[in-house]
Amino acid sequence: MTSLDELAVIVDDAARNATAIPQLSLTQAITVDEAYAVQTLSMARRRARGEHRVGVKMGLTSRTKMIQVGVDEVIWGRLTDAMRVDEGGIVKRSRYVHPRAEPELAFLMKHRLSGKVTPVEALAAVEAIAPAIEIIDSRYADFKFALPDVVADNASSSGFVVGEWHARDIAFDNLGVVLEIDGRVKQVASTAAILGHPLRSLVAAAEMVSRVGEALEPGAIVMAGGITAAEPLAPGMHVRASIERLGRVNFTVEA
Ligand code: OOG
Ligand code: MG
Repeated sequence: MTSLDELAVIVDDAARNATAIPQLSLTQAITVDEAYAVQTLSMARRRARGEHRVGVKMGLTSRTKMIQVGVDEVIWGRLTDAMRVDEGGIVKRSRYVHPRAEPELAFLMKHRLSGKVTPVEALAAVEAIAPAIEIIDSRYADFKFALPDVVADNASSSGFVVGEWHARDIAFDNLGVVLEIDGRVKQVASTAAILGHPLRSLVAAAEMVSRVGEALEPGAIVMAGGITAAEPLAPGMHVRASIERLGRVNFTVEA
């Protein structure tokens, strides 16, 4: 069995060099807890290279996403400043293995949140909400993975774009969501697709990070998880997500 440290180097190198790797679970008997340990170790490598933690991403919080990738557990990963793409910005296709984009809702934390909390407590800890897009890029060949694989691979996180922040007093439990590519509607859904209410994703985030002794810190961004299936990206594409009442967020893949 390869050590957790060695597995962390494998997933970190794959992400850094944008090269596909075989699923770890094909050759390693790795538990989900060990996979989170690999994620922690690989993030420590990023930190050593100067990246800073800016938040958390939740994954597989909607049925559509679970079905698309064939894994039916909620997962989480870490976001760093290097993954941030400016609203309206341009990304290079060569930075990724096989990138996809999905519309999300982002929370900005006002207060520290960790452990078992109620939805009311979670909402009270939120400063603002925004429409967002996540660029996911599984490092595994053919975008195929089992639960421990995707957890070790930092839940496929590779980029995120956040739109304008809005006060959290806008009801966001059932807002229409549209994902467009080059002006064509590709996906339509509601924010209710996120566990019935996006706040449930924040509640889950607080609980899941507490298991490894962490918290959602003030100023942190929490991505609530893909609201629709993710769309594959190709050079030249313009991607836009709109959430009713919260507005639009967009980016372009360099031609
Ligand atoms: C796993 C990451 C899932 C989401 O929002 O559901 C995710 C994947 O689909 O590669 O980011
Ligand atoms: Mg996502």
